[in-house]
Amino acid sequence: MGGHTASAFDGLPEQWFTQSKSGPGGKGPREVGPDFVSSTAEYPNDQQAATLWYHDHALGITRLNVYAGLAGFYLLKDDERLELEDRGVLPSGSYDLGMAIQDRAFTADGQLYYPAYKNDPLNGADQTVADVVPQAFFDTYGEDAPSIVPEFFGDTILVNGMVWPNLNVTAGSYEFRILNGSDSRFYVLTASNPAVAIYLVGTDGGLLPHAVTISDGDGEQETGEFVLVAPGDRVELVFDFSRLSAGDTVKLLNSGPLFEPFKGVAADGQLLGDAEAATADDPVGNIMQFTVTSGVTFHAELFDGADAVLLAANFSRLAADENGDGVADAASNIRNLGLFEGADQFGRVTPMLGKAEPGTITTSDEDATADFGPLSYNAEATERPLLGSTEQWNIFNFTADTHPVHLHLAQYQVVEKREIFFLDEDENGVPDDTTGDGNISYGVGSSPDYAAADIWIGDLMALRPEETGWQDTVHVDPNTMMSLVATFDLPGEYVWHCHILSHEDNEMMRPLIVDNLV
Ligand SMILES: [Cu+2]
Repeated sequence: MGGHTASAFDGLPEQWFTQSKSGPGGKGPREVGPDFVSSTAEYPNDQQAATLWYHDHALGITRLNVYAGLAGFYLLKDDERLELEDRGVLPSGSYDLGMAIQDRAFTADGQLYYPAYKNDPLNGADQTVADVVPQAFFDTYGEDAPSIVPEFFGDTILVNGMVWPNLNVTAGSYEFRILNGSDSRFYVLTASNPAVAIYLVGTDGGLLPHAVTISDGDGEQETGEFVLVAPGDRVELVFDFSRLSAGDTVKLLNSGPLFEPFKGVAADGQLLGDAEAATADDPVGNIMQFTVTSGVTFHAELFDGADAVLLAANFSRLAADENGDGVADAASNIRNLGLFEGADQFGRVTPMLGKAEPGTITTSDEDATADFGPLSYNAEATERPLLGSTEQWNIFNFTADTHPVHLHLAQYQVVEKREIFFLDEDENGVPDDTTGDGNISYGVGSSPDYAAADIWIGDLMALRPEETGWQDTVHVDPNTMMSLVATFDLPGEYVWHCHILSHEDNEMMRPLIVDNLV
C-alpha cells in the first residue's frame, strides 16, 4: 500500500485469487476474481524511500483477511536515505524498526474473535451485533445469518503480532516506523515519560524536508505533544531516549477514543465530538513498553545547533499555491468529492463516497450522472483523471465521523483544510437542499446563509504535522473539507476508498480510472 504499481499488479479488490490447485507452487489458483491478471506481481520500486505496507484487498473481506494477519511492511530505501544513515542523521539497522499497531480481540481459548452473529458482543461496548444490525436484516436472511458491523474495535493492542510487547532500547535514538494496521481504531500517541523526545521525520510516502518536533523531551508533557495515526497511516518517528538511564521503563500510550469512532482531535489533544478518550488505566490506552538497557547507543543528528538538518533535499511542493486561491498551481483539474453516510435497505449504517459538485442531486446511489450525492462501488466510474495529469480533489466530509481517505497509485499532498457548514435535518446522510431549488450550491464564508446557498466553505484550519508530507492516506474530519493534489502517472484501473476497513468493505470505495487517450 502506497506503492507506485501498474494496475495489473496493484492487488485490486477484484483481482483476488485463492489457494493453488495443488498447494504451494501448484498449477495456478483454484478460483480467481473477475479482474485477476496474475498471481505473480511486478513492483518497480521506482519511488522514493518510504514505509510502505501490503495487505489483502479482496472485495468485501479485506477487513477479515487483514485481521487474520495478511499484512506486512514493505520498506523501501534509496541512495538519499542511505546517505542520511551514513552521516548519522537517521538511525539504521537495529535502531530502525517497523511497528504495526493493530487492535484485536480473543476468545477464552486464544482464538481471534470477530463479531458477526446476532448475539455476538461488541468489545468494550455493552452491546451485541443486534444493537447495530436492525431486525429487518435477520427477518430477511435468518436469525443465524452473519452481518457486517459498522466498525470494529478490539480490546487488546498488538504490535507486530505481539500483545503489549516490551522492547529493550539503549539510551539513544531509534526510528520507529509506525503503521496503524487497525480496522477502525485511531491512535493518539504519547510517551509516558516526557523526557523522551519524539520527532516526526516521514509520512506515508517518504521523508519530510526536515524533522518536526512532536515532543521536546523537556520532562513536561505539554498539550499538543502527540502523534495522530489513522487506520492505514504510517509515520516515521525518531524517539530519543538519551535523557533516560538503564533500568528506566517508558510506555507508549494512546489517548484516542476508547471504543467508538474518532471525530477529530483539537490541537491540545482533546478529542472532538464527545468521544471518550482512553487513558493509561485502560488496556487500550497502552500500546507497548520500552525498557532502557545499557549498551551501544546511536544519536541521530537531526539538528545542527538550532537548525533542522535537511532530510529530503529534493522534496517538491506539489501543493504549492502561490496566489493563495486554494488551488494548487500544479492542478489542471479540480474535483469536488463527498463522504456520505446513508443506510442500506435493512437500515444498516452504510458510509459511502460520492460526488460533491454543485448541481443536480443523486436520487440513486447507482446513478453516476448527477452532480452530487453518494455512489456505490458498482456505479459507473466518475473519477477518471487523464494520464499524466495533476488534479486537486476537494473532499467534503458530510458524516459525523472522521474517515481516512486512501488513494491507490498516487502519493499526494494536502493543499489546505477548511471548515464547512451544511444542514442535514432529515438525517439521510446527504446535505439538505436548503435553497429548495433542486440543486446543491456552495457559498463562501463562515456565516452560512442557507437561503442563499446549501453548503458553505469556511475558514482555513491548521494542518497537523502528519499531514504535511507525501501522503496516500489522510483523515478527513466531520464538517471539514480537505484538498489534495496528486499526479496520476500510470494508466488503468485503481480504486480510492476509506481506510477504515469495515467501511471499505461496506461500499466506501470507488473506482479510480486513469485514462490514456493516446
Ligand atoms: Cu470511513
